[in-house]
Amino acid sequence: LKGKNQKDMASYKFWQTQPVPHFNEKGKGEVADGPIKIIDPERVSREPDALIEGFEWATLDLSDEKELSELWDLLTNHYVEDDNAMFRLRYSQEFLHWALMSPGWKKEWHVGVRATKSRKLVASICGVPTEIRVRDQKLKVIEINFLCVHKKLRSKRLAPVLIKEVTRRCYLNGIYQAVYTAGVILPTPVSSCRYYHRALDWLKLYEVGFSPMPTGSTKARQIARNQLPSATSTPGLRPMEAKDIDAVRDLLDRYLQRFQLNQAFSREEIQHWLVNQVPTEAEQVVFSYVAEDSETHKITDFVSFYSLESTVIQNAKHKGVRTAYMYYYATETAFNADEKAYKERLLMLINDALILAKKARFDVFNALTIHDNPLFLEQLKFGAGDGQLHYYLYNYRASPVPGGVNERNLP
Ligand code: NHW
Repeated sequence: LKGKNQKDMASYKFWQTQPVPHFNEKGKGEVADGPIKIIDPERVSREPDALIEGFEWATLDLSDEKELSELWDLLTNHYVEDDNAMFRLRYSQEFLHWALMSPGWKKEWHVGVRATKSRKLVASICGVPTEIRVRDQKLKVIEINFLCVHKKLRSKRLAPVLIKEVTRRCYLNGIYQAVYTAGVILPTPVSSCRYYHRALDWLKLYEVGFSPMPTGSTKARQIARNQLPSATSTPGLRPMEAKDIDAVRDLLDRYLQRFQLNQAFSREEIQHWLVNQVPTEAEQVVFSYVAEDSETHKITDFVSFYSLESTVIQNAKHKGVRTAYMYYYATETAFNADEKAYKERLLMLINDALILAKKARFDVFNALTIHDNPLFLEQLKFGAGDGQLHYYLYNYRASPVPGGVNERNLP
């Protein structure tokens, strides 16, 4: 995609045929939000498109450990790398289980391609259903992820075929819109964010080539700069438990509705996405904490992050980097008129998340310029990365959410 003129739709041979907004459509407010194409389910093909000779469609059954580990193997060797091919995302099997078997999942939306002779899995595209809100509209969507083509099969136009197949399977199941993110520019992001990184083990990040040495600094100074207190500060902070689900749902839902684009979590989804199910910390995927008021026993704050390793592609000393990704958070102070008190509380809560991530042996903490993150990023020593994350809607035109998904729904 490098070198593609982003403004030029004609260079997107596949995407120009799809129900997505074109670049440079009319400005904000001039186009009403809504579906781009009305789908008649009767006219949706009952058969998938043919694949190139020697390959066939597969529906992955991820409740079967063998198939889960086949997908894990494909992604571990062929999924997303940085521009310099130094790191590759390494989703654990527990993570795939968490990400792909959320409430309402169907195996039909876990699409694979196999080599007919060897039966080897060589490509994937997956989706899970959910509901989002785009301003005042609630939409039933599929969230698409894990589009992956084996390195030896790249640039053969397999990705468009995979996208069309998962689309067909969604249409047949009555889902006509999708949401997805990508690091690359496609027509047309509804919102865009930048990645920020906070070193927890600076020396290791330096040794693997992730963190540079700032001019004029030393190793000792960088290590000292990134030190964190050993204990958390938010009163009553403790791991979230199943008994907190309703309180967290209520707090998070009110908090998220302050943003123009947000997820409308069901109770089952809160349980699935936020309550840890993995007994061992090394394999734990989601880490969620609540602050409980000692007198009223009300949940006043909530913070979470998830675990995603990266393989260090060529390094004698280190094999992987353990990364904590900022996930959802919410605090009652956001609803008070006092912006300063809100910011202070947020700084304390997120700093506590850094401390807890450090304790759980993460090397780095990532966060996007999403939600109210810009209020704490610089102060908590996050540095701007070179990665971006673009948010996309399929078959839905929405005027841009300016400045990222972080633009608040101000009255
Ligand atoms: S983004 C992660 C994507 N995966 C990776 O980066 C893994 C490593 N790379 C690969 O495996 C998170 C391949 O390079 C891939 C492309 C498979 C990326 N999204 O087969 P060709 C997601 O999983 C377009 C969408 O020859 P390839 C979200 C590209 O612009 N399109 O390329 C996924 C070109 O089209 P154009 C992408 O390198 C969301 C065409 O693919 C893309 O062998 C999917 C070239 O195809 C990307 N990340 O394989 C959309 N990267 O128009 C879901 C490239 O420019 C839509 N392309 O000619 C919704 C569907 C459901 C709707 C339901 C209502």
